[in-house]
Amino acid sequence: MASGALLTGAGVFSSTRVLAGSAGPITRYPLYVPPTVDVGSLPTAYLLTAKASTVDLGGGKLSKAWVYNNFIPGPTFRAGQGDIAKINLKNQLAQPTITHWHGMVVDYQNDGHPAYAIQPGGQYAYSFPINQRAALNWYHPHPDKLTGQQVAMGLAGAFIVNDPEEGALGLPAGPYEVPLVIRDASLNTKGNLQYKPGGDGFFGRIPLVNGTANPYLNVDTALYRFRVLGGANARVFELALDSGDPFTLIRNDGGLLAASTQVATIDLAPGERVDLLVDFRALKVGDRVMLRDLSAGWDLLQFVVIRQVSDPTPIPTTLSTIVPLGTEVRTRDFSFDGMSKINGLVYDMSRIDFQVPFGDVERWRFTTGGNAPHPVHVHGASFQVVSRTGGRGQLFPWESGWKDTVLLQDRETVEVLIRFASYKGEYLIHCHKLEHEDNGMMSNFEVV
Ligand SMILES: [Cu+2]
Repeated sequence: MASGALLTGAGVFSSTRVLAGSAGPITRYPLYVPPTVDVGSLPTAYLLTAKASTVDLGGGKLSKAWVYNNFIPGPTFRAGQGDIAKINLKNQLAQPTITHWHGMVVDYQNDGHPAYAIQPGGQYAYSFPINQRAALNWYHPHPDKLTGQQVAMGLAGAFIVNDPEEGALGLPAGPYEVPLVIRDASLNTKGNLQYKPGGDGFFGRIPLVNGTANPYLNVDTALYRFRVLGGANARVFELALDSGDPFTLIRNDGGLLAASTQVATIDLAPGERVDLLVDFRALKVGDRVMLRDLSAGWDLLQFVVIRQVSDPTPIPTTLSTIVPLGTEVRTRDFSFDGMSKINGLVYDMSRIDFQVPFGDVERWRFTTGGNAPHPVHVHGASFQVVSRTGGRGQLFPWESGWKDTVLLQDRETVEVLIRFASYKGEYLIHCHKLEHEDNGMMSNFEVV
């Protein structure tokens, strides 16, 4: 079954918007929204199969891709605090794979370390309790040297954690809460997904939102909550609305921010997530708003107002309490060198590069001379970003609160505070530009 079989809404919508330099109107297709699986309340383990298949990227033509359970993105998992997620990964690819639950704080056996990669035909049984703040996390392959290809070919999905604090805010829900997995892709002459990275990483020629090319979403005159994931291999998106209206930013990688903030543009690097409220209540039926990527000059997703409703949902101002981690016990330096090394070392799956005492607050200092972007991602704990010097020379609203991925651009130094207080064991720090990761810009460490 192709993804298109689950598409909802009317058929093809032909936009009258004509892009500069294009031959004619762009044909737009309904945004695909993956099915949601309440993985915390299943009686038995959920079977997640990675395999080659065909998907409808919009318009009905089938493209060859690699998928989790027939979808791009895969099913959206949802769980609440106290739940236990039980998921069996089945590998029907022709190469090893393993799944990492990006942003989920789990023990090392459940973290998708490349040493646990399973061969074709194999299975891996995950079982982990949900014990962290509400957030949009995600899952994607993490095998040694093969992550970039597997993600670019389509393997990724969202993992939503709910908690009572967020539930009490009365945020938009149901049809007014929409996950948006934004990535780029390249198609070959037959229209199949292909992975051909250049020397500086994989940069696809078209954007996909939830696996849909040229998508539109019919909306009401209501307040919407978009849970946005940067799912590209290497590309940093600069999100904005063509109306000029700001987003109301409420959350990032690690959960709710202390307070909502209005932002006109957002840089979204591979692995980063933001939760955005967009208010369509002042619009009229027939109005259109485009979500754009100003960096590439791409139209990402067109919102089409089709129904007048009365929506009294308030926009919350105070959201959560962010307790500062406090003073560090020690400082560690990480230099992201070239396109394949951390502190001069290429990744070795069997080498543990350092040990971190359980429960200690540490200051980690990330530096690079070039070859950015380096979205630095840490497994096993979230961190608080405390400073950026050089390069852009400032922190941005979406970098407050808790993060697990922070963008390091050329000549920047970014400092974070981190504490591993959930599990001991072996975890990873790596560049989330996936071609850098696959080249070896990754390091094993052990929480002891
Ligand atoms: Cu990098």
